[in-house]
Amino acid sequence: MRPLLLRAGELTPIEKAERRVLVLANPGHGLDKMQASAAIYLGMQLLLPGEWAPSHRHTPNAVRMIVEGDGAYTTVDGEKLPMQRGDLILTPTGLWHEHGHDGNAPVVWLDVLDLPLVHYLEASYHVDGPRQQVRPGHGDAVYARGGVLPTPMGERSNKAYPLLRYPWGQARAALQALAADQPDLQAVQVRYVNPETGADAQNILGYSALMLRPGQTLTLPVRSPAMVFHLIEGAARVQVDDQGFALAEADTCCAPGYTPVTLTNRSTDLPAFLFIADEAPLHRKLGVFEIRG
Ligand code: 1HN
Repeated sequence: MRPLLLRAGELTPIEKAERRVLVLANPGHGLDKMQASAAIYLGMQLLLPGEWAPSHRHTPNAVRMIVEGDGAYTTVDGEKLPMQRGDLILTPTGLWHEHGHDGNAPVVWLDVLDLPLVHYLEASYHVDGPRQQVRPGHGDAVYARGGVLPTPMGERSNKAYPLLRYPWGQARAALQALAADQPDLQAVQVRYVNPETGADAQNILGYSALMLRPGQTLTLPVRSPAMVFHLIEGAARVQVDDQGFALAEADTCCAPGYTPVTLTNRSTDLPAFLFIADEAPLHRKLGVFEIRG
């Protein structure tokens, strides 16, 4: 996809596009539907040095998983969030967001939205706005330590989304600590949560990071939600029923619900790190979540 995305960068000025994205559309749903699964939209977005993608807000929730590049940032609800490889950045429903780039090489990220569901509900709308005022303060600084929360004057945060940026260094360190602490643990996985409530970071789609130990093969329980796998680091194989995908860094693949999935680390020396998005929060809320075996 990378050469196609860079070609899109040559062909389409950002002023024309607002967001420059190649959509990872599932042909099984019809390419024009722009969906990866029933509830998941996926796209690869490119921002070139000096470009600015103007402020807007919309009802679908978005997250960005940063794939490559340095010097870009996204401002969400007045918080300026640096974008570095492997970071997960939330753009929850209704919050203003815009992207800028002060670096000198292309920046690419994976957008994951619950757009297909919100569109189906006839609840998807979009509002343009002026450039945001950046406010001081960083959620990823004050929520950087598990087990303790910022509590000025004994009050909890009144924000629905207190943490917007999950730096990759911290998630990676958490996975390595978990793997070292529990040598027999098969699924070395951490979930991205709202640190004030412990609930999933967003209401509709769920996000997690998973580490495969060198040479490890991990068979996932068969579950009802569809899943997206994006390889942050290493080399992996994703076996979905009878189809296998060899993932290199920055590759993405999907699995439908109710389907057996086996993950393999293709390296016997180094760990592999995957970002996973799924529809589990939605299935749980609707009472249709299933797990088999
Ligand atoms: C959107 O607002 C962004 O803000 C990216 O970067 C992709 C796809 C559909 C609807 C809104 C962005 C989007 C989007």
